[in-house]
Amino acid sequence: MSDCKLKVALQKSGKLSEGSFELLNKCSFKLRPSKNHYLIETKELNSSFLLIRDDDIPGFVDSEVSDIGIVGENGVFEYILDNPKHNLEVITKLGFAHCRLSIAVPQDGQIKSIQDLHGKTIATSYPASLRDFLAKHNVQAKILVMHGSVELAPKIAIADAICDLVSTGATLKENKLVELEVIFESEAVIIGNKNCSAEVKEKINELIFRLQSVIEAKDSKYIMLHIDKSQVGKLQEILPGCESPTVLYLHGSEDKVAVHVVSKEGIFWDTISKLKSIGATSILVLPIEKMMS
Ligand code: PRT
Ligand code: ZN
Repeated sequence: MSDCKLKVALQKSGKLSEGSFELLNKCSFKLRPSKNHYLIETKELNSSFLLIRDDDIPGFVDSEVSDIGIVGENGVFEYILDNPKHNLEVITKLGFAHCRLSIAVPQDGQIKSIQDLHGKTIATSYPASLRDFLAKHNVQAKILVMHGSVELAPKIAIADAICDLVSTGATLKENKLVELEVIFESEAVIIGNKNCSAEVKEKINELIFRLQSVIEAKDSKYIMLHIDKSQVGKLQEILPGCESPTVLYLHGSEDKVAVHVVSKEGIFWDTISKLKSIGATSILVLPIEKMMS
C-alpha cells in the first residue's frame, strides 16, 4: 500500500464524536482527543484526524482539505442542496447517531397537516432541507433560520412550527411539541470526494474494510451449546440471523452434540429460554470483536 497520508475530518465534540472515536479505536487507531487538540497524527494507515465542527466537514471534504469525514446524513443532505456542483459521495453508513429531521408543531395548536403550514413561519437550522420539502409539497411558508434552541421558537412566539432533529422525542415533549411529518431519517456516514487519487482511494478502502468488520461484529454473537442432535434443525429457527452451525460430537455421547454458531442479531433472554426449552445446555454467548467476510 502507498504511503500517502489519509486525511480524516471528525466532529471535535458533539453527538457524532463519541461514536466516531469509539468506532475508529476499535480499528486500532488509539485516538485520545483532548480539549485543545485539533489535529491527531497516527501511524495507523499513516493518517491524520482533523477535529472540527460537524457543519464544516462536508465543505472540507468537498474542497479536498480532508479526504473523508464522518458526518450525519442530514448535514450532507443540507450541504448538497446548497452546493449542487459538489463532488461528495456517501461511502458507507456507520450505524450510529440515528435521528430524523422532522417538522413539529405545538401539541394543542391548529396545525394538523402539512397544508396547514401554508403562510406560517417555521424555525430551523436546516433551511435548505426544509425549503426542498416545502417545495415538493407545494407549501409556501416563511423559514426562520436559527442555529440552536430551535424548539423554543413556538414558545416565544417567533415561529408557528419547527423543523429539527429528533432522536428520543424527549425535547419535543418537554416543549409541548408533536411531530407532524418526518422529512428524512439520518445516521452517521462516511463521506469522501469523488475525485480523490487512486492512492487515497486505496487507503479509504482499507479503512472501510476495517470499519465494516467492526460494525458487522457489533450485534453478532458467537454461541456455543450442547444439544440433542435431533434438535439441531430447530436451532436455526430460534437463533436470529444464524448461518450453518458447526456440529461437533461430544466424546462418549451417542446423542448429544456441541454446536458452534454465529448469530448476526442480538441475543436476548427470551432466545436463551427458547434454547433451553429444546434441551440446550452449557450455553455460552460470546461477543465478536471483528468479522471479516
Ligand atoms: O459543535 P458542532 O457544530 O460540531 O455540533 P452541533 O451542536 O451542531 O451538532 P450535534 O453534536 O448536536 O449533532 C451532530 C449530529 O448528530 C447531527 O447533525 C445529527 O446527524 C446527529 N444527531 C443524532 C443529533 C441527534 N441525534 C439529536 N438528538 N443531533 C442533534 N440532536 C439534538 C436535536 O437537535 C434536539 O435538540 O437533540 C435534540 C433532540 O433529541 P431528543 O433525544 O430529545 O429527541
Ligand atoms: Zn453543528
